[in-house]
Amino acid sequence: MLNEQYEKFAKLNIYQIYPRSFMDSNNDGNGDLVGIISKLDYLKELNINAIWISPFFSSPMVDNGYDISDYLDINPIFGTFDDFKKLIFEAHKRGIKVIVDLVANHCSTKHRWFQEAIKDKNSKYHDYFYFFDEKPNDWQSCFYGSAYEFVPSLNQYYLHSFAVEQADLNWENEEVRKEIRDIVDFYVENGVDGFRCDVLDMISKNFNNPDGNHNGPRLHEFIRELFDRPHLKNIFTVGECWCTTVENLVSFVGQDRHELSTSFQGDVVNVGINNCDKFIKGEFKYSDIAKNLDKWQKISQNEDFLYTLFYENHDRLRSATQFASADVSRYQLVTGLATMMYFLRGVPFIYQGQEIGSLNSNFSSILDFDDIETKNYYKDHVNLLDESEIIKRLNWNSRDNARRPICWDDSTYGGFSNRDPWIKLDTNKDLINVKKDLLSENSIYKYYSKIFDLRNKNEVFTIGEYELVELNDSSYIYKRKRGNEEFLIIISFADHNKINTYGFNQIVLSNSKYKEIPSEFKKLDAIVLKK
Ligand code: TEU
Repeated sequence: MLNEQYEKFAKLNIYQIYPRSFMDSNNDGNGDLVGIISKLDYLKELNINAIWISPFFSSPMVDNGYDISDYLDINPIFGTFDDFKKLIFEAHKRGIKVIVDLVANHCSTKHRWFQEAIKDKNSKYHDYFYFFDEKPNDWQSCFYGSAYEFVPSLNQYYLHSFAVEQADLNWENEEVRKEIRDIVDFYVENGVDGFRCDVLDMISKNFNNPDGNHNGPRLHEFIRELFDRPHLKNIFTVGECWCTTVENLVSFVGQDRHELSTSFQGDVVNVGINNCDKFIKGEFKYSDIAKNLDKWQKISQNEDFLYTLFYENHDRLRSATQFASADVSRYQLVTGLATMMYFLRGVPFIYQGQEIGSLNSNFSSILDFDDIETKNYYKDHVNLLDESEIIKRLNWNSRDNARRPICWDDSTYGGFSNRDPWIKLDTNKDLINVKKDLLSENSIYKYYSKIFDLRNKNEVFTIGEYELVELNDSSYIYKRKRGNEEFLIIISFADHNKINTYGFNQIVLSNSKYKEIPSEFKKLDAIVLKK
């Protein structure tokens, strides 16, 4: 049984905002907090009830805000602290909770702490980071190259798990942990409802682990020290821990652990991604997605924890590209996948642009990309591969695919700004934009809005029981049950599919606009039925 607190978390419908690319209110080419405020009604119409905003704090933007130089201040391109307070107020007024990103594994090398640390080995801030006279191991940065950078003035190396400009913080130091607790408390005092915790599984290091710095020996102790404090009882926390095993995930999110409300898990989103090189397209079947969903439904139900339901975030390609098939329309694909996932048990997340079925863009030059990981991949491969092959790979899985400004309409700047934005607009602007979806009766946006409305109105979808009915290469059928209420959810993976509907006869939602249950289902037809 989920406890009362977890039941509340299960009722969140979370929409992720990448603020630089959401809405530009002052026409400087960058999205901002006032831009977000202007779109809260749009989000309310979508029936979401929480937003997670990627970092908008002071930052030199080497990794687009995941390199923070002052945790307690707002990056001027995003606005002011007053704008932030206003955003909280306006969101709460509409019943929308606000979740911010806590990037605590590392900070920008422009942060005062790091600047002091490299000035003087005897400064207390030197011990805020991991400095070494010799490299302790061969760890590689997640953005390619060594994870250690030499500082000539100190004659020492420091650890950076990501960009050279993102120095890992030394959580063994009690003062560092106190600083992070103070940051959390500061935002809670200012009205924040939750935290998405960036690479939280990296904060405790084991330098003897040749595979890198995940799940170090003091990890759970550190998380509890941070979040298991009485005044944070109602605060929602989602870890970016990418747990792969059941034991690992449960160790963070078990209700009796007092660590995290939930944590991301990558099995679903990694379907169709080559696991040696993410920039190479892999193979998949729709039933592979369903199998992963079903597996984690059963586990999270047995172990009483909340699973995260998501297809996209700011680090990924667009799911309408990732899971496209030549014989399925974009509408059918996106609504079919959405029905499959978002009636399940767990906390749903959708990423900006997903609600209109955004696709990857198609560019022809490295100059059209901005992301540091993408540019480093290009540098590493430019002498090994044909230019066209590299660009093909970037168009497939550069993080920039998720970071192009939202196209609110099909005007020159997509209604995002009135000038060229910080990164090139999505090349699909004329085909896929918000205005078009809002005007159409049967758009992807309207379909998502119905899904979240159903979740909001029926506890059976949020805290009801999950039961698998059928799962094979041609269909996935499951039930959600609570008391006398039962719903049957069907997703067909094949054409001319004769499906048993088990006596459920009323259509609650159908992505094929069926008025009656058809005798044969088409590929990616999705239908929600009750008796
Ligand atoms: O991402 C961490 C993470 O898991 C990355 O290694 C991810 O796999 C990456 O995007 C490679 O494709 C988080 C943030 O979500 C990301 O935007 C940041 O760049 C990163 O941490 C560093 O803060």
